[in-house]
Amino acid sequence: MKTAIIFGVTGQDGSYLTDLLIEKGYNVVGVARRSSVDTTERIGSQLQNNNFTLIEGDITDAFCVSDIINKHDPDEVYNLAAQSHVGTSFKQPTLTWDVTGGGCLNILEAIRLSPRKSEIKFYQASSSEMFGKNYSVREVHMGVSEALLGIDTEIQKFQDEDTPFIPQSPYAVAKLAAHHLAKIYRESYEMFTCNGILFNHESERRGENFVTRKITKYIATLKAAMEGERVDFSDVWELDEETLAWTPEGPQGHGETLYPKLRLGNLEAKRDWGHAKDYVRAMWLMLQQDDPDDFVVATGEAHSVKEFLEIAFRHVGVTDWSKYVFIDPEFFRPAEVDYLLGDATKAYNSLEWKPEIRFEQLVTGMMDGDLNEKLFRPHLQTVSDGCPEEG
Ligand code: NDP
Ligand code: GDR
Repeated sequence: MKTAIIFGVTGQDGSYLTDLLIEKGYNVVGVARRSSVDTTERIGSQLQNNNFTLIEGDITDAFCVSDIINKHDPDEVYNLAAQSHVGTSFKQPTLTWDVTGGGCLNILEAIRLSPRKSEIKFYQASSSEMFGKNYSVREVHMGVSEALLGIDTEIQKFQDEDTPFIPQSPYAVAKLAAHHLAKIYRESYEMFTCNGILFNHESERRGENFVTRKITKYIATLKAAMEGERVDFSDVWELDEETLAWTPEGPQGHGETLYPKLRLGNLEAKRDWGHAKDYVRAMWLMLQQDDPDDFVVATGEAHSVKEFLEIAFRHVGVTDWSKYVFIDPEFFRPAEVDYLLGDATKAYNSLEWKPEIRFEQLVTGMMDGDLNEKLFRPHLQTVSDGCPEEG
């Protein structure tokens, strides 16, 4: 039976990877940092599993990391732990550097110094954010209808393993440092290290301050309020005219409800959004190869935040979503990544990996997840959703 250690087990990807590895018959050791509250909600279904062990550890503590690696004799180590919010990285750059960059170095060193160095395979969670504003271009042939109009080709922008990185945030810089370290350790010490350059992936388990989940959570709560559920926002938001939305139907029996708008930043940003369940499969596949390598993992489609909003609102029957959305300068970032579209040809060919869940299904699945949650807790639009002071 193989043993895998997952740093960042309580996060979105950590929970899906745990499910996958347990299903594949692994013994999984999940590392969670100490917290004053319970952070195991996403892995709740595995806590009683005999093949799953939850241990405490923090990747910024080199001795702790080394101790974990030596004690559990892993075959595979997945580093998913990070301060993973791009907006927050502008507010907490040092912490982001220590966790997202330094944490990876601590794991690499622990493996290098381990007597089982050559038997341990290591996965580093690299990110499309490392490309920042950069992209490659190519000419693509258009369909028959465009050709009839005399348009044969168009220029497509994309990112793949050969696109140079131009990071735009402290988060992306920390990820890039970790990415290069994993590569350097592979080349210098003959360690089996892989970087998965993953584009955005979401799910019903996505953190609530990433834009997709922030949207689906808001809409589900709005719908509940419209249907008469009591949702008290008074202690959460400071309500004023500009940020208030009126629920047109008005909940039965509660009279008029003044409902706060969803505060968002840049709606024009485009992302290549996939489903986390598909992406953890790619992580695992990378470590099953004979030779270590780096791979882009993406769907090959880019959609704007606005498109996400439209589909999500439409799913609950709202077509004019603009009256529920307030564009708030607080949620714009000092430097933005405008366009990400991954070309995962290398992963398709070498790993035989393909995404199974496409954009529309992702959005409606996340909506259904929140609609079914029935936990009508107002979504907190905290400052860490964006970068308030930079306006
Ligand atoms: P999450 O933010 O959901 O999870 C991050 C995990 O890291 C959590 O379990 C968190 O613990 C843990 N963590 C944070 N700080 C420490 C620390 N000091 N020591 C130990 N653990 C720590 O991220 P995702 O699951 O979405 O992403 C997984 C990884 O993939 C991250 O590294 C992210 O940067 C990267 N990535 C994600 C993409 C995406 O679209 N989701 C795309 C590309 C890369 P806690 O629960 O206590 O907060
Ligand atoms: P991202 O994801 O920065 O791509 O990083 P996020 O969902 O935070 O932002 C996506 C885009 O939406 C715009 N946006 C907003 N974002 C947030 N969070 N809140 C808002 O209110 C809002 N309004 C508009 C952002 O400006 C951005 O353009 C994610 C993380 O999972 C990283 O860890 C990972 O490395 C990358 O994806 C790939």
